[in-house]
Amino acid sequence: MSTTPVPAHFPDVLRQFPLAGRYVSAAPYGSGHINDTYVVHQDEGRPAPKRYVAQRINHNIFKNVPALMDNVQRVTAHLARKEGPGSRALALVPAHGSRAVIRDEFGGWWRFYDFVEGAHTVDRVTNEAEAREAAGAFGDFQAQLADLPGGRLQETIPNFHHTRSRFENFRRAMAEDQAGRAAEVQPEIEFACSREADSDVLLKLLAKGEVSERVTHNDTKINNVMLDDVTRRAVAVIDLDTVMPGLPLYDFGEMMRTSASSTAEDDPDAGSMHLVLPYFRVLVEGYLASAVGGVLNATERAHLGFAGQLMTYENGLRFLTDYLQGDTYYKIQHPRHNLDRCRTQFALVRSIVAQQDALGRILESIQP
Ligand code: ADP
Ligand code: GN1
Ligand code: MG
Repeated sequence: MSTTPVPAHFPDVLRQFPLAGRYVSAAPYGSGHINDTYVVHQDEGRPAPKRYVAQRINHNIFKNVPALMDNVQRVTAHLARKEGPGSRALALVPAHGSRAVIRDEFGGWWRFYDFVEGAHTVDRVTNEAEAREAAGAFGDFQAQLADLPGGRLQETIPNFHHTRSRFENFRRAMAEDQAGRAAEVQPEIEFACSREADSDVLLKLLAKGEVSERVTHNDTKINNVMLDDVTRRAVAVIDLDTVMPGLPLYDFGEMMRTSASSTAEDDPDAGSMHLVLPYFRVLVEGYLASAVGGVLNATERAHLGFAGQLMTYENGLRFLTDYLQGDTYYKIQHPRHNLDRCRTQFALVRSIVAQQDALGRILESIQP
């Protein structure tokens, strides 16, 4: 659960947005690790209140909020145009004066979205249908953005999936040992170093032109896709802050990390974490059956399993780095939260490596 309470000055923020009805309440919402997300209830005189999502954007992480919001505006407008009337795609609610985002008196950046009603997110996949829906939704999302007008999107976090840079950040954090925790995490440090070479694999393929850059989501966690409460079909891809140039393999990899895993990212018992092969199979089937399936080349298809391994490793490195730096990036609920997260990720990497042959057989058996 999001834990940041509704700030006392929230009414001042609210006043800047032309919301329907009268304010009833606001409460922390969702389980994102980055932004402060709140659900806002407005009484419109109807039996059910009208809801909005308010977000205070984490500007320690997103350094250039206007550039980020420019991306988000372009992407949401494009999705709305593509989907036409009745679209349930994520839609911004502009502030007075048609501003996409406002700044509060403390320097906080706020935006509002329409609440995607009749839908929900899950933090973990519990059946194959959910995994298939997520894969199809993220694949279709990427295909929808292939003809985004207006030039290259801005990089909201430079080198976001540049795994080599992530490794170098980790190495620096380990050397600096700001929080005095390096001694306690020697096994994790050793594991991270043992797989350093993985960091360069996709970057080398990109440099050789064997895989290509496209507009990708880059944070395809299962809880960034909304599923219809009744049909269970995917209705909207959310969390658009990292939509920018990237590799489709990053999107597949992030999806595999969170949708083909046996337990929660922060399970304190890393021993419960392994790759769930049947979920991997439906993720591949769903991704290749989506509108992006025909676009992937043979090298990209062959690296789908590795992409999951790499994104899991990268997230493990990032959690370990944050732990070593004293928990400055991700929201945490307890002091060992980032370490628990790192351990599950490294356990998942081990499991993916151990099942490499089975992954290869699955990939060969699924035709594009
Ligand atoms: P973070 O970057 O912190 O992960 P998200 O944008 O993913 O923030 O929002 C956190 C959670 O809030 C999501 O996982 C989802 O459950 C919920 N959420 C976000 N936007 C909406 C929306 N427009 N309608 C309904 N729920 C939403
Ligand atoms: C963050 O915002 P959220 O919770 O969907 C992070 C992702 C990580 C993920 C790990 C902007 O995602 O990159 O993979 O946590 N987002 C950012 O759970 O850093
Ligand atoms: Mg999110």
